[in-house]
Amino acid sequence: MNSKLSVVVSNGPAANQVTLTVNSLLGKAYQVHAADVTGIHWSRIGDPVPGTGGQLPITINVSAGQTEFWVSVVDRDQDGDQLTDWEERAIKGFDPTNPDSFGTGQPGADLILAQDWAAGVTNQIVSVSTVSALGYEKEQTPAVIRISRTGSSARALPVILTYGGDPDGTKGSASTSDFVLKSMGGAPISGAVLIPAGSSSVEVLVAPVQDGAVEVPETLACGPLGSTQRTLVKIHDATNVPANDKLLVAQLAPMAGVTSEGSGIATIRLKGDNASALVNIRFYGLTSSQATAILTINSPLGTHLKSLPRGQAEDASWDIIAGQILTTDQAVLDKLLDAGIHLNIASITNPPERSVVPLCPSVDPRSW
Ligand SMILES: [Ca+2]
Ligand SMILES: [Ca+2]
Ligand SMILES: [Ca+2]
Repeated sequence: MNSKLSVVVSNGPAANQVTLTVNSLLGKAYQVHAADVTGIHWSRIGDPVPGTGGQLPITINVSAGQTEFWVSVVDRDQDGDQLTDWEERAIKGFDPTNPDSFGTGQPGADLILAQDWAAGVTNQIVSVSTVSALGYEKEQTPAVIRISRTGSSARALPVILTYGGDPDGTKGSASTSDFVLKSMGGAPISGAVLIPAGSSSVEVLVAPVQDGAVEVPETLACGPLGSTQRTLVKIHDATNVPANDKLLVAQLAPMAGVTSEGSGIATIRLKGDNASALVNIRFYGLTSSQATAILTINSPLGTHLKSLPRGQAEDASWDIIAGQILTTDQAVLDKLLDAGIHLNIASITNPPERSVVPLCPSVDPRSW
């Protein structure tokens, strides 16, 4: 946000009027002053005008000879709790129209809470830990984090959390649109989390938002604003139960122009969390020994993504992780579901006979 004040002055709209347009901020107010004809004596014109967060035109009536104006920025305290509107907007969870934003019932609540919050940040008394790390969109299972403080718990303490993604850029990261913070009772928390008076900690839910996207697990790093301490939770599409598997199938056949009697079938069962898959391969009829079984990218002879065990594979494990030109886990998942991952089985013949095919999503995930 650019908070540098700029004022553009124009004549009108009426003959005896001047309009001063300021780049206003929410929570601030703008007071116009004008000099008299001597240019020495200044006076306020009208009341301060509340900022809108955008260009704010203020029109004033001017007397003959008045040519000098200036605009000052004024703080307001609508609810009289001694915190300015600007401060209350800056500290998440505080309400500039309510002197007891968190409903604590304590006299002077907002001022004390804001002072305690600031002191808490300075003294680093708040930390965050994970109670339950795994959240699931489909099942609407929340992750759970605990926010703890040291020192006195005589008064309630607001805590503002800040969020980031996975420290490893190849992994999926959650953003603030992927979850809603909720109280243990299920009420959404839009601003600060309150550690209640008499408690040294509070637990809150990280409730996944079901976005319909097919995604690898997304990490959310969460910690108190003003601290580098973080705890990690993960948001998954769905749990790893058989009903959430996705089946991908390949009918193995000789590559065009290759002489081979080889044939077979390969399946990949992608688990509900999209983090791993089980590979099964049955093939027959190679005229010489098998040399390799390779998952390739984009085409049968494309970049090697992963070597699989030779022979008939039964539930061989494949972790969906970045490799080669697919630099994120999500890119591997997207490529797999876009039929862009191929299975290449080659024999030791020179040139090798190959059975190759893309792995295509099955129409009926339970048909296997
Ligand atoms: Ca206030
Ligand atoms: Ca307030
Ligand atoms: Ca998602």
